[in-house]
Amino acid sequence: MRTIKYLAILLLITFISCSSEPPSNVVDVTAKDYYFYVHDSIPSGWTTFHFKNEGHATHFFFLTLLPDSIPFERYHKEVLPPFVTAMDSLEAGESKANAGALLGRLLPKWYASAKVMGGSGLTAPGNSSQTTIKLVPGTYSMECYVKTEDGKFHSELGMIRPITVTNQVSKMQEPNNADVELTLSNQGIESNGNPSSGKNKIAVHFKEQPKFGLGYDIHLVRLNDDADMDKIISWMDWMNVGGLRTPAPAEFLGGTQEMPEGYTSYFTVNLEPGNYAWISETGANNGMIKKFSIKE
Ligand SMILES: [Cu+2]
Repeated sequence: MRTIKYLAILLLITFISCSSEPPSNVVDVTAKDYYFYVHDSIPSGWTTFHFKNEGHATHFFFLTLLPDSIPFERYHKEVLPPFVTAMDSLEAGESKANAGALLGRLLPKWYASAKVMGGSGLTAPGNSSQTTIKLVPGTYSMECYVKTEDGKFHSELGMIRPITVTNQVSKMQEPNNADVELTLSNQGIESNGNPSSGKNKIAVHFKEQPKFGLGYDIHLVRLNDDADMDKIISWMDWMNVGGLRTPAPAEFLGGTQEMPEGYTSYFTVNLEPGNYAWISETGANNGMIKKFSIKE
């Protein structure tokens, strides 16, 4: 009798400790044309996102932390239309400076307090990528603004959704022992360590960000023999009419979206022999590119 009682107590303790255990914080995100499949609610702390592109277009996701007082519906209603209007004006022949000024006038004032907190880099159809970032609790918008063949943002077609990061903190630790450290600043991309054939763990340090507009991020692009660098650079800028428009001019293998100054994000890539480049959306036309090769 005593043994049964002892076992019952042991089972109860096991059950309680299991149910209060923080989840591992590996989050699957599947992109299709044009939707994200992901849990509505995830824990906070260090989180690894496994991003799988099952669509026909190149996609990414980035996470914007909304100000406390702004629900997702309001973000969606007040932020997306100004970008569409600015893009329409660029397509109508307006200069980038004027379209940028128009965007500034149309965006709500509170938008300045929204923070982009990372996400997965550009990922070609059929590819997977992953990124590890530290999340604070709050409401985030997950979105992709790559464009269709006719220039519509994927977010306009459904690739924008809320995701709640809860107060429950994961047990995941910050990754360590990166093979390559990339530091982003107004000086460009500083790289320490050499990527090698196989699996590479990359740490990206956001040392400095531009005062206005999009921040520096990192995307990994494979440069085949026919790669046209000028075309790739021009494609990285969403304000170019042909920028970010499907199809992508090269194969993208993931990376990390921008984060505020002082943050670090991590991602893992599997490299075969060939030629590659780290490239940032912002600053690509200003030298924010670093080419490298993986030997046989
Ligand atoms: Cu997309």
